[in-house]
Amino acid sequence: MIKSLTLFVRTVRTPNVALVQTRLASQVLPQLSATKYNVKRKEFGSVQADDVNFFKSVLSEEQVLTEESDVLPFNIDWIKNCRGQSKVVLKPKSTKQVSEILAYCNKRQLAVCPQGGNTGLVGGSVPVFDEIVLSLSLMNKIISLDEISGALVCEAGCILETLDNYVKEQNLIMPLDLGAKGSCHIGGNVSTNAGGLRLLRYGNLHGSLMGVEAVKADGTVVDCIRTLKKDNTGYHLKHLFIGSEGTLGIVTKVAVHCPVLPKAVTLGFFGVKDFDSVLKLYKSAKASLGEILSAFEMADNDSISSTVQNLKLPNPIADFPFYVLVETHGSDETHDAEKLSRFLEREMSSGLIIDGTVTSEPAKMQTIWNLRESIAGAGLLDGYVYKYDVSIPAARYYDLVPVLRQRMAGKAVKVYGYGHVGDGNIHINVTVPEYSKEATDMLEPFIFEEVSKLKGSISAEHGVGFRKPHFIHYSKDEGAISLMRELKQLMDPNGILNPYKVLPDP
Ligand code: FAD
Ligand code: 2HG
Ligand code: ZN
Repeated sequence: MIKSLTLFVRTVRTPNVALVQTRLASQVLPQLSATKYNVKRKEFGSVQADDVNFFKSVLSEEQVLTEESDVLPFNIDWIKNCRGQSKVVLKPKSTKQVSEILAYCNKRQLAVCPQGGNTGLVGGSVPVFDEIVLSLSLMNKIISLDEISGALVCEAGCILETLDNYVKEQNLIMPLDLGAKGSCHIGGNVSTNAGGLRLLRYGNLHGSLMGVEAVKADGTVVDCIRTLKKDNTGYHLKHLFIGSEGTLGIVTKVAVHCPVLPKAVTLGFFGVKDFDSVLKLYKSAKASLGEILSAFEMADNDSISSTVQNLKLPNPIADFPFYVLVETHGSDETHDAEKLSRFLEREMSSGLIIDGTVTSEPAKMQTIWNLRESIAGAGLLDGYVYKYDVSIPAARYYDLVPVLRQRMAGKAVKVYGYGHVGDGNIHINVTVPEYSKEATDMLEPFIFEEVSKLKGSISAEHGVGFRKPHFIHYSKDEGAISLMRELKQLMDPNGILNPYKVLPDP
């Protein structure tokens, strides 16, 4: 019988991102990325007093940070792995200011690292050397919302959760949702082509982004802000900025299509006996729930037990080898509940679902989502966490977790797998007491070789950033990499935009 939920402590969806950060703040600073990964500085100019004066003439005094303690947080990434050496953070408030800054930096050959909410997981959002940090945080205005078409136009620095709350008032939702929603920017989401928890239902940003405004390295503003579903006038330039991680231009505004807020939402959290059952359950959920299925996530026992232990979160169901989270978004409560009940009845009697809980109460749903979303941060409390974000054909989805467990026996605190089953995207986290070159060498490139053998992608949704350019060839062939280089050369001939990221050194 499905048990009802009794244990509910937390009701907010994103508190643990902050909680983990607070706990980690007391730890020692991460090693400088340049030393840790043995990187040579490229021949860019370095910021002089005259440059700072110029920036202060374009921006106001408080939009230019040069105090070491003010700049430090912009130099360190979310997982406390990378640390840059920037001396200046610029916080423009308009596209015109971004354009003036870039035109100047391009002329002076000063390198720039664009930064949104700094929640990226591949080191792309922080400088490596003394690149100027261009923070979009003050470009956070909502420009318009068309209640009929669902087209939202806003500046790039708007926080995803703020946008979601705003569009909710018009019975709409943002087409993407992720654990970092309380901090990440929509511009950062677009620049990483963030996937998240409901991609299965609402697709990725290549589908929902209607238009974009971006500034090229030389300061040219490319205005492709349109709120049209159909616009086949020449090349579809917006796609160049989606997922290019700040290497081709700075995203300054976006137009996003927001789907209708579902009237009926239900969440199931189930325990299953093995990974084979997870896959069978997914197939069954697709067949039974059809168009109302909005998320199908899985987590193994170690993912959930580490999160429960490290962050003191409640697990509303008992201990199981694997957990599955099934969400429905629909418009008719009775119709959706009937579908879900039929699915549950069938799969409980088939034995695929051992036990679990189903709820439509917002607070209870938040508690379950909070447990799932907190897995990303929980491992940081073990010491150091290696994060792999790969996509693998469904049948082999979980194969690498036991392989890595065996390989890292005695070295890792934990090796666990969780993620977006519906998208074939698994997150494998390997936690160790502290970063070491020895552990890194045992994991890399081994894991990427294995993913490549399985015809998977070495970065399913987090991007390439600073940590993966030298592994990109496991997922892209030489022809594709050289076309990427040509595009980079065309759009940023001096290479000032987010150097050391995405593209490997020739
Ligand atoms: P940042 O981290 O600041 O930057 C990311 C990259 O984009 C950098 O290369 C940066 O230079 C560039 N960039 C940022 N803003 C701009 C801009 N305006 N113009 C040009 N370039 C820019 N990702 C997923 O895909 N799915 C998930 O489910 C998911 N869950 C997460 C959960 C947690 C708890 C955390 C910490 C991260 C998660 N992420 C996830 C990763 C991350 O949140 C996303 O990549 C997010 O889209 C980054 O947005 P941001 O504003 O923080 O960007
Ligand atoms: C998630 O799905 C995120 O929770 C983060 O993409 C994954 O930290 C990770 O490994
Ligand atoms: Zn994810």
